[in-house]
Amino acid sequence: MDRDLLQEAGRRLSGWERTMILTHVRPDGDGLGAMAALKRVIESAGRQATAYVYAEIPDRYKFLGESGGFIFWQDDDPQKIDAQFDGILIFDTCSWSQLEPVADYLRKSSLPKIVVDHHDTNDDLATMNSNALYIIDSTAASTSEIAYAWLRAMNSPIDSLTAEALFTGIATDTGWFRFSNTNSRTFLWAADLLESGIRPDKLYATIYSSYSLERLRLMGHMLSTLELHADGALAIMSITREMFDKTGAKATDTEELVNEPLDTGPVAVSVLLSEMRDGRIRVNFRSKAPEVAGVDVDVSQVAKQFGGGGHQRASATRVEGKLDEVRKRVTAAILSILNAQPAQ
Ligand SMILES: [Mn+2]
Repeated sequence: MDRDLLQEAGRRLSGWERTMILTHVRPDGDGLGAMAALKRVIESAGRQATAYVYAEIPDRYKFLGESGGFIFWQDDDPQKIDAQFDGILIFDTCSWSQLEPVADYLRKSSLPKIVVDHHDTNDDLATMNSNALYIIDSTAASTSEIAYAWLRAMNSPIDSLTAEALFTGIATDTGWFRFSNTNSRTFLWAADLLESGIRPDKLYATIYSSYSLERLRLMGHMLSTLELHADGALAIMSITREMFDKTGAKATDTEELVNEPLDTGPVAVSVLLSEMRDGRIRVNFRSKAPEVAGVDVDVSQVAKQFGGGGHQRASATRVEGKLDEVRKRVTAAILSILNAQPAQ
């Protein structure tokens, strides 16, 4: 990673007395971990930091907010908001569609910004204005990995709570070190963070073995909608509003459900459609690496066809339309990719 860039970003950040910290909608362990870590580092240095979320975060990540917490975003006159801060840190996204609740404000804000991200997909947020600095590295498995490199370049002390937050980001974005984005740097830096005395087994239990009963019931309903296509290469599932109502599950309970079919050998691509409260359909895509699956479906390209984005192996979008109709269109798009693959 470019040390000069990291140090320049560090100089800018240390000049901000009051820092606003943001991440994408539906924040995950990586976005929340990076926010919690930087908030702690900034506050330990005697300056102010406010980390925003736009809605309730998943229960399993609430521990990240315990020391200081995440604040709910409240929209206001952009000038009024600007007056309360000196700069804005944006983590784990480089795309306006991922920042919907704050996009209007950000477009009007004249505050300097530092954007830290590892996604392939970016739009003109990446060229937002001249007083923004971009630390983008799509070879990084997580934003928290970049944040760790940044803290090292700034010579910031990393205490155990900061280490725990960064480890959470690194471990969750790599599926606990098993996804194809995991590399030697991921392990090296995770090992560094463990030196601070954090317990990965406890973190794992907190994050992954703490799902609600409502989620389990929702999963039952979801699996009843499972359809397999192309000899099982494509698994597609849906969650309707009615299923949420019946089970009492929340939107946050759907996190990771799309991965369920991928534990089955022949499944190369998994798709989950869920009806959102506002009537749109959220579509989550996952695919296995070609070396594992024997076929290569770049789901960031599929999501892009439907107005979304993400990574080759994990992506998402939100689409207007009826569930069944969107499901048909998505199925057709993926089948056309699978059918175009050379026979193995
Ligand atoms: Mn991430």
